[in-house]
Amino acid sequence: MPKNQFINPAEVRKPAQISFGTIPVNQYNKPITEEREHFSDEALIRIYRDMFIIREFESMLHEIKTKNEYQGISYNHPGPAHLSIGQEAAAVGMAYHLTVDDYIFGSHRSHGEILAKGLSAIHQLDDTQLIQIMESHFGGQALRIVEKGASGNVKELAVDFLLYGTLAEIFARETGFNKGLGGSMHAFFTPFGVYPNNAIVGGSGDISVGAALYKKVNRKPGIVVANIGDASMGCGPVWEGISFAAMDQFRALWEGEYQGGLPILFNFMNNQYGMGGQTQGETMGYDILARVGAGVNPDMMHAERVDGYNPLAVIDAFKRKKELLINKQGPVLLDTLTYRYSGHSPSDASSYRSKEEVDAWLEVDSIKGYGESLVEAGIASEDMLDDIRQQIVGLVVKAIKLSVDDNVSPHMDITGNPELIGSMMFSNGSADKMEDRPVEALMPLQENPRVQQIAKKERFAFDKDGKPFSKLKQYQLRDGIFEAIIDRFYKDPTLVAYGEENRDWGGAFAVYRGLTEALPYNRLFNAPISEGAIVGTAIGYGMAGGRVIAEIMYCDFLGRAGDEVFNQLPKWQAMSGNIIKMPVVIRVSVGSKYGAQHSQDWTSLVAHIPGLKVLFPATPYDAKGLMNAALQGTDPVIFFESQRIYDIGEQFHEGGVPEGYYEVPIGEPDIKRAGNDITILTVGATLYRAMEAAEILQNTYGMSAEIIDARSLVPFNYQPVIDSVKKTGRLVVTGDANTRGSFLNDMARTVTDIAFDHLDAPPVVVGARNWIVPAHELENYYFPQAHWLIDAIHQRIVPLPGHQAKEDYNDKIMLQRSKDGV
Ligand SMILES: Cc1ncc(C[n+]2csc(CCOP(=O)(O)OP(=O)(O)O)c2C)c(N)n1
Ligand SMILES: [Mg+2]
Repeated sequence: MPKNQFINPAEVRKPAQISFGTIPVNQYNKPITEEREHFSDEALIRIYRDMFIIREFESMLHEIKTKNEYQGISYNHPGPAHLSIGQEAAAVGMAYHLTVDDYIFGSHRSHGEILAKGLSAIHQLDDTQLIQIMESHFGGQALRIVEKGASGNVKELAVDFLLYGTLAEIFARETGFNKGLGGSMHAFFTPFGVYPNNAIVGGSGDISVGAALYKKVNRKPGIVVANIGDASMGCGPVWEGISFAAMDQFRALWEGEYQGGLPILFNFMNNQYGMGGQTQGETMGYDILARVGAGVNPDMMHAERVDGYNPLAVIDAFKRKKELLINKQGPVLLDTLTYRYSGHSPSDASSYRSKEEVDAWLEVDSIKGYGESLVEAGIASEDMLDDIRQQIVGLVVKAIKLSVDDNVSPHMDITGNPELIGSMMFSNGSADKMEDRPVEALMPLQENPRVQQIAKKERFAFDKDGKPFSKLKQYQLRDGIFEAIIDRFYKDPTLVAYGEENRDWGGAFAVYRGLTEALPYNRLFNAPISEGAIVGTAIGYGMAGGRVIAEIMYCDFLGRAGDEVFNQLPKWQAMSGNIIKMPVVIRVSVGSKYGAQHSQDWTSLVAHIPGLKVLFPATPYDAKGLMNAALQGTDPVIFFESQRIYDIGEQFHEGGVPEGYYEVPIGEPDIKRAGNDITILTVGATLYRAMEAAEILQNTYGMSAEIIDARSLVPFNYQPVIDSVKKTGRLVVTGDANTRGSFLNDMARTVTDIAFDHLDAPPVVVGARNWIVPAHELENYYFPQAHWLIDAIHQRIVPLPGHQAKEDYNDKIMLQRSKDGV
């Protein structure tokens, strides 16, 4: 809580009542004749056309999935197709007033939204813009395909391009919008403002908020719409996204033009089912979804239910809601009531609903009803609508013919280029800043009190006689991280940092002390206790074009951001066909002293996930250099820090930690102590225990150990380790992660594979025990200790004369523990 907001007991303890306002439900009731004042006949007919394009496109997919045939074209599509037949008015109404500056994010059921938003963009953009967009998408690859034999105008060509790009993506063709790497549930096209759709229910619920944050912080035009399902209201990321978007600080603490709500609209495409579970009456308790808005903030999120079976009602609602958002009154919640006739997926037998129900909705079908109203009002004739429908069938036939032709639309050639997908996992970019404009800061860097304080510190831990300076005098690991971060804040205007206690508190472990004075709220702020949304919004912020540092206070809380860390952050660069960049650094502090839920080292969990760079520096020099490298890059980085060593000084780098900018290359291990008899590869803070062990090995047993600090887990260059093992013939790998299934095992295994002939004995892994982490007083029985390393060497690699082992590393105990699962 910032000090300038006084919590007055006399005020907050007063008796009072909360009264909720009313939430409109299906209030729109204008006849189309009245709407003719606001819409041209051409526009009203275009709404019909757009709805029917979606209907035909989705019906085609339904035919393909259920009969392997559409209009005489045979095709087997083995992948998913969650269709939105019935939901067309909701999609077209949503997109009508959105421009290309307005971004939509969606779900597994978003083909209709992609097409609606694309068609709306095509209508709004001029020919030059459209050509430029189509030409620049993967060098005009899809344009070349659709323009062959095309005779229409540019807008018609663009519609072909939209249908083809989407369908080729659904069919996993390299010529699709995302090179076929996204597919049906993840297809998107950013030039039309269509941002990623998400196969994880509710996945867009926090990512979209990050994109809205990007727009606000970087003063970009437009709003962001999260199109998510009614059942996603039960998902943590959605609720966390809403909490994040509704934070009071946007109004109460952010200043000047930054003051005001986020431009985010949570649009629940409420088809009243989550697969087969009925949300109203069965799986949720909200009765009418819009009600949820009432509890979120005093604005009740401007919540409203709108009849998603009437495109004009949805258009009207979006017009009003967009205005609110542009006037900084977000967030907004819209409950867009709709219905899907198609099953959840084509294999759905609809066992959960009656035929009467489906028939009743078919009876009031939006396309049929809207078409009738056009005819009744004399806006269109039956024949005209019939013509439109015929033409649309032609468009869809063209799109599918091109998409299923292997010569025109091949799949990615992995046989010809086995590393193609691998080459897309990381962008490996280097950028000082994500946008070129002046940075906003509250004071010159040199006047910052922390910067001045650090200037007086000793940048090497020892004096010239080798005596350590006092802890307070030493430049610490936390100072290294701070220096890299504040330097980037003064370089990259888009950089923001947030997490729990990031502002006034100074960061949970004093890494950010000094940043509050330097930065306005719009660059550094406290987030709600929503680890999912902290990471999820960072993803949206990065994907929209900004650079961001999000912080997870304890590694153990990563579980709360599981989906974001495992499913979202690592995947979007590759799933976009490398169109999206992800300059997102997640700082994760590995605890100690606080027991089982605050001391776990989960490096192995994230190292397992393809698409994340994983770093774990253990010295101030490496911490600063690696943070600099992480912040210069354009890839997602999980940056581990150990609470055991935040205050450690620089003991290795000759001359101490440089004052200026430098990078430690990501992926390069570092020899911290040279030796000839055994190699010890360390991850994180175990470096210091290995150094202790090396001293004992040297002094007591005359064995010289080479200590290699991994520094990075992913990527990782094994060469220095292999070279070392070729020299020593022996390897111990150690880290604080519990041993079973750890990345330490991976490292040992890889070295064995490559350097088998040079090894005297199999490498030994000395990780933590496969237990809960016990209390601080017992911690040394859990985490690897210096003597564990020596005991393991003695028992498994080479007997050390006269050594009395305290820990058992013999076969019997290892097999027994495994049998017991501990
Ligand atoms: C986290 C997660 N849980 C479950 C699923 C499986 N699943 C896919 S769609 C769906 C129903 C989602 O319902 P809703 O959000 O209302 O969207 P709708 O399918 O109705 O469009 C479920 C349970 C999933 N993809 N992700
Ligand atoms: Mg639903």
